[in-house]
Amino acid sequence: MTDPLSVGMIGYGFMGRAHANALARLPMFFPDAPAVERHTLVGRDEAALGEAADRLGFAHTATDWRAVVDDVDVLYNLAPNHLHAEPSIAALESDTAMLCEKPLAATLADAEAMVEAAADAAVPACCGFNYRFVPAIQYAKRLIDRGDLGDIRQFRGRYLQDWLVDPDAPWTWRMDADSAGSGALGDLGAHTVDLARFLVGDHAGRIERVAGQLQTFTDERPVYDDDGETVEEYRPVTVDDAFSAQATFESGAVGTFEASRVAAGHKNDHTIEIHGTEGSLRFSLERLNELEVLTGDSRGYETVLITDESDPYAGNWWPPGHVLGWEHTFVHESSEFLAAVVDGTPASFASFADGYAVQRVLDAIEGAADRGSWVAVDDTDP
Ligand code: NAI
Ligand code: 4PW
Repeated sequence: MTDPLSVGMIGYGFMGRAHANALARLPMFFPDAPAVERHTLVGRDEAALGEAADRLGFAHTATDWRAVVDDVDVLYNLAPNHLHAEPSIAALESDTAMLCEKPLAATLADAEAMVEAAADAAVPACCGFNYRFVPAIQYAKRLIDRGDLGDIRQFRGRYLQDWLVDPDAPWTWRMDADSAGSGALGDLGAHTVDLARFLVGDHAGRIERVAGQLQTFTDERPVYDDDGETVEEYRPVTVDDAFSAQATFESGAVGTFEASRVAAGHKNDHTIEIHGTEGSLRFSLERLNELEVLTGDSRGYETVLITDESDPYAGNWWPPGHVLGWEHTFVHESSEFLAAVVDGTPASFASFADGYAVQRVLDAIEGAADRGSWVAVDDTDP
């Protein structure tokens, strides 16, 4: 019995819960996954940290990540985007394996420093693009790689949410360019750009040039007192509420990307559609167990339920038709990432190089929006 991998985790918010839940599920549903000890939870507020560590199952707490990077085998960086670089680089320099949430960083410069540290490290570094681990997405990749869609001509992706429609929705770090880097573009669009690379990158090549626009509709938002009602102050919104972009791939294939956090009527509507010379496919996160496929002599899309035991990851969970949820993607991601940590098992998780490639596209879209023209996506290796 080898010692369990000790895991440190920076952040215990939305992603802290998703990833701690995933680590807790592994021994039950992925018995071949490495054993894990939820070792140290890192946060700023001692009181909140102790409660969170108990709730998320961590044995120890720390208020400074610097005290942790050498003490654990793996570090999960689930802090806001501007805090991705320093701890991740320090961990990699200490040969501590890294899982850093998306987008890789708040700036291209930080992302470049992170990918350089990962290239020099002897341990894996994962960028948390978890939608690669939706069974239907992995099934789609199998169809595309098998040639069922023929040559890829078009990729269309949109990620629509409505949680900022209300101008009185509270200000958070996601509205601040210094903390987040960008708004809907990096928060949501990063997922869609990564899925484009994951699904069609081997067939259409890299995204060579983009045109785009970003828009902020509400330029300040309230910070509320603890009562959740009294407005303490208003803070500026310095990121986009919505973006749209066009892209050209190396092969000549074309793409459109859009995301919005002010799209009334859409909760977590991440939808992609791919057209090739022999067929098409369509996926929506709000119906994540299904894939719509049109191939061969079909006259229209056929909806396939991706829950058979032979389907990706399905055999680890329930009998056919017993559907999975959004949280299962984090279990799949960690099962593969931790296997790679232990024995270098090849896996489909996004590397820091993948995260940097996405960051380059995001940066180019911002540049194109500023200039009002098409911009080439920088492909010089760091
Ligand atoms: P959150 O605001 O819910 O939690 C952030 C956590 O970081 C909090 O526990 C906070 O106390 C902690 N934190 C903030 N500053 C810190 C500091 N200086 N030192 C230590 N801890 C600090 O944020 P959320 O939604 O969990 O996002 C975290 C990251 O995960 C972001 O990069 C975000 O883009 C990404 N994310 C990814 C998702 C996915 O589907 N893959 C979903 C949601 C977020
Ligand atoms: O950070 C984003 C969150 O606000 C995520 O990447 C996706 O949208 C999933 O949750 C929300």
